[in-house]
Amino acid sequence: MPTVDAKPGPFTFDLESTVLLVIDMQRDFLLPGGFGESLGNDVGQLSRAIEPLAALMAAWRTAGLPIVHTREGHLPDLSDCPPAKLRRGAPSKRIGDPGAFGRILVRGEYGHDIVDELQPVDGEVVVDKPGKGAFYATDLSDVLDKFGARSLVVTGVTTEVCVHTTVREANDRGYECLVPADCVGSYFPEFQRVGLEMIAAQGGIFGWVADSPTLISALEELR
Ligand code: TIU
Repeated sequence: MPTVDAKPGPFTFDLESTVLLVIDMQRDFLLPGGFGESLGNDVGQLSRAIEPLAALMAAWRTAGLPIVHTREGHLPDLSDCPPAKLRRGAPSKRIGDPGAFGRILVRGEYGHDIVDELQPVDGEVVVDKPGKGAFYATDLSDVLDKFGARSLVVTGVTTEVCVHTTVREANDRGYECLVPADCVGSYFPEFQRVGLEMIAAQGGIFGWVADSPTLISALEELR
């Protein structure tokens, strides 16, 4: 079984039961004019995760391992969006309002979809989620059961919001989670640092943290 140098200690995973989860690498979070920017964020902070993540996804596909993508967003009638969530953001640039890439965070709109560099390939599952956590109100548990998943490599954006919420949900469901630090992104550098520290603190209270080149090397050694 491959072992990766990680914090708080080595992370060992079984290739037969590990899924790469790519959280919400959507245009609305990453591109100027989208929902992320409407919340007052500097979207430039997130794009640095794209290149390492593309490399990890390529290595993962070469190894023949499963990738599951998620997208945060809502039905066109917004019936799955709690009023408290709808009220966030600048008036006129809220969920469902017209944005630079279509209606903000609405399923089927250009901005809701995944950035060009990280598009899913045929056969990869895309889970649409209304919340921050990828397990809440989705069929992700069933999808992971079909892959026999016990371990997850969790990537995407944002580190302290949807990645953290998902890692916490996964941890409570018994999955072992590895987060490659360079494949997750936050609008806030200090949240990136502290968010990653929180995962691996207390002996790995929520999971493990490593770098993607280490993980890619472990995969390549198996070939
Ligand atoms: N605002 C923020 O940091 N994140 C989100 O709203 N969603 C995700 O993290 N995907």
